[in-house]
Amino acid sequence: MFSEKLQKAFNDQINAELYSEYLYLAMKSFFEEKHLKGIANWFNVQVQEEHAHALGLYDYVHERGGHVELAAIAKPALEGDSTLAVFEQVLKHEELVTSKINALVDVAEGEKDRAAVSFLDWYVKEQVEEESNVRQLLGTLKLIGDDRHALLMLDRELAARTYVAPVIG
Ligand code: OFO
Repeated sequence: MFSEKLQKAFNDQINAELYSEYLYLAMKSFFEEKHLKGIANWFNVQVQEEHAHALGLYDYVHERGGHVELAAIAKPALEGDSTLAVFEQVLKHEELVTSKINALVDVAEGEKDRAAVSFLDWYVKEQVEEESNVRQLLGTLKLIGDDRHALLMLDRELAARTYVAPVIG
């Protein structure tokens, strides 16, 4: 039995993942317009990953016989105007998503829904990886500072990132 309370929490998380997709799409556009195609590609992979995260939850709600209720996705807002500022916002955002995933696990535990807790374990681990990747990039960007040549080298490196569909659950 998939409780109403847990179903609502899953639906809220679907919206949070779709917002992440939308936010990263806005960030991709920021870098496209700055002609940093490699960084834009990095965000394009993020967009696809967030879409997969949302669909993983969406499919799970159906698998449990629940109801998916889609809500409006908020307008994404970029908080800074530099590469470093954008990645600082990404880290802050991923930390927020981690806290949302943890809160969702708390609801599943409160409802004693072991299957849902077990399913969400994938998302808990994924957040560790998401935060770690962004911290690594932030460290590199801090080393780069105002060195435009080094930034172009990073841009070339990030152009090679490819999307690999995750196996969720
Ligand atoms: Fe869905 O992991 Fe980022 O937000």
